[in-house]
Amino acid sequence: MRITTLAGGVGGARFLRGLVRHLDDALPAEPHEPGQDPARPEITVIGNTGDDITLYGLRVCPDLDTVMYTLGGGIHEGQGWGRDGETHVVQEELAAYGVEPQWFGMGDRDIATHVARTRWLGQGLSLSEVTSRLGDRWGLPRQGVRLLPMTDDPVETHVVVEDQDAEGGQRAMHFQEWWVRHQAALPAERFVVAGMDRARPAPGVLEAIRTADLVILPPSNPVVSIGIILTVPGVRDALRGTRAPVVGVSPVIGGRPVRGHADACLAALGLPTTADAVAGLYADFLDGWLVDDADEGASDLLRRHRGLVVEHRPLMMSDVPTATVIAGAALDLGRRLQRA
Ligand code: FO1
Repeated sequence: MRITTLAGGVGGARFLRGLVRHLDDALPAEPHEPGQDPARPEITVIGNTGDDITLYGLRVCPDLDTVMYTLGGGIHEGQGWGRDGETHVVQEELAAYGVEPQWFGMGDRDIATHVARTRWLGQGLSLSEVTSRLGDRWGLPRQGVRLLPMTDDPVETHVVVEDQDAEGGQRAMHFQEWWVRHQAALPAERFVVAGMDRARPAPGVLEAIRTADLVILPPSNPVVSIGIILTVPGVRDALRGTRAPVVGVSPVIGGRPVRGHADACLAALGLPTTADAVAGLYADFLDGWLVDDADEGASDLLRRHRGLVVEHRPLMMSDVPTATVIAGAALDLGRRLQRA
């Protein structure tokens, strides 16, 4: 079985860890060579790279790293991003030299990832190749996971905000500056992805969607994570055209984002923070939609007009066991839709 997922950072990573755990629990107990288990489904993760940023000359890919560290057991559980057991000597030393920015926290262990990535990119490897090398260290292939950046081309999400002092009354800043430095508190007018006009999907991305048995959208930010992946040329069409059922897990519970600032992002599109509004963003390709019990009764419109199958259950991913159960429910819904 081939499962393809689109993923952003923390929510996507925690869901994926639950998915891997669920599949592990379902496997027969006989020993097998790593990566050789025919019963283990292949999971392809298409990661958002719109959040990527170059700082201190280093290429940082927050969403890819969050998925990689979470699956590899190296994530800082409390933050949901960055490394566990982290120290901050390098950034303290940079601060002593007055090197900016200081608003983006990068620990020493995390910096090693960015140094390795930047070095390999500089040697001519593509971001896909680099991501695969980094993922090997974290045991992704052993878990049946192939992590692909959505594109190998450098792209960056920028946020347009109102600024009366700027020409035209608006200015754009990097997504991370808006998200981390300003905590998404400056009302966003719109999001633009610099470089997307020249971007192509990374090798394997469209094929993974077209040939999947099941496509899952984890509870990632629908605007700046999954929404950005959907703007990669060909991705949306591939989702519309795939024979696989597409199942989504709502990132909104009872009118609040599960985490992060999804409400500020939806507001920029003029949308309320509801599971229904998120499903509307995927309406042209979504077949199944898992919402929280608190949102039961929502999505009636989509259910009636598009035949979308909506099911409800507790969706708060408080820990690995709950994420495992939620991932199992998404898989189960997908399997039922396959048969239907
Ligand atoms: N998030 C923060 O809120 N503050 C930070 O200083 C910060 C640093 C950081 C460094 C590396 C990394 O991989 C992620 C980091 N994040 C930080 C998370 C990141 O900004 C976002 O959560 C995502 O880009 C949105 O998915």
